[in-house]
Amino acid sequence: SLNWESYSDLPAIEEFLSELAAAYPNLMTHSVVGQSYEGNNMNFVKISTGGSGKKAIFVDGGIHAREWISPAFVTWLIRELVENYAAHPQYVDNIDWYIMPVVNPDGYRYTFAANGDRLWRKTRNVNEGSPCLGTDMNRNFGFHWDEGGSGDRSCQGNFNGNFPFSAIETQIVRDAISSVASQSVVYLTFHSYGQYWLTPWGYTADYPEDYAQLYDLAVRAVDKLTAVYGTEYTIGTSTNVLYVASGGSDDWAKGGAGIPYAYTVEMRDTGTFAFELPADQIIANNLEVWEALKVVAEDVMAMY
Ligand code: 0X9
Ligand code: ZN
Repeated sequence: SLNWESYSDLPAIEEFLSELAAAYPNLMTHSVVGQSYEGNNMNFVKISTGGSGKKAIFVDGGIHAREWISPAFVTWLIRELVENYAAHPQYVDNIDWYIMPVVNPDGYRYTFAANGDRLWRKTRNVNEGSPCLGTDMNRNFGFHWDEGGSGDRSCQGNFNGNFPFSAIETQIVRDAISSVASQSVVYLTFHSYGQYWLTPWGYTADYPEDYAQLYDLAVRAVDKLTAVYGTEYTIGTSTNVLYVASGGSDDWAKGGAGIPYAYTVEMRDTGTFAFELPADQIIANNLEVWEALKVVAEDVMAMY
């Protein structure tokens, strides 16, 4: 198993997923739903006790390669739900969890490679006619794509791709979400850094019509998060508390796939270590964010 005392590379994460699924076949299914540009696996986990008609939460991590705390949290969440099932069976008995811990595996590997770049953000696809590689998956989703805050040039760090869903990884995440969208009521995508609990929209300063509900749940979730170690999060729409950035996965999950409670969670820290959050903060980060997720799960259970 992983220990969350250091950051795990892609092979270690894949081994963890396979072993945990093999050990808990009645709770966890691990599948590969496609290959990235460079041929790495797109890993997909379902955590469920079976049955039909259950509501679901979709979780992803690792859209941005350098945000190592994201796969570190999402893998820990998988472990908590599966290995620690008996401590809180209600979260799996009543909710199906669909989880993709590393949706940008090429980029993630590149941040670990000796001749790579620890601060790489994008995917690693060749852009025709350009020396620069990669697409920012979080500018590549097809809901109000290219309407602000995204790059049109391939050498930019926030390059939105040549068309919506141009990156194979974005297509695979789209299809995975679409396949369970009708039962999903929450979409959570984990990033760093800044300590923000963000709601749509990222393409406009306008508020979603159900913003009051999105905000209310976020406040209660963040209250529990902060209660653990005093870590403070800012809550609001991406555009209004962070910046305009169109083509994000959260905007598409809500506006395109119709999942009402879509959030981007920017975890620790606020800039001291930024993307290079020391590994000795992984467990504390995960414990506090887990408290927020319990609030989200309780709300989902109250929706029946
Ligand atoms: O810019 C982003 O993609 C996210 N911040 S990060 O530092 N992790 O890169 C924020 C995305 C918020 N959501 C949307 N703008 N839709
Ligand atoms: Zn990010």
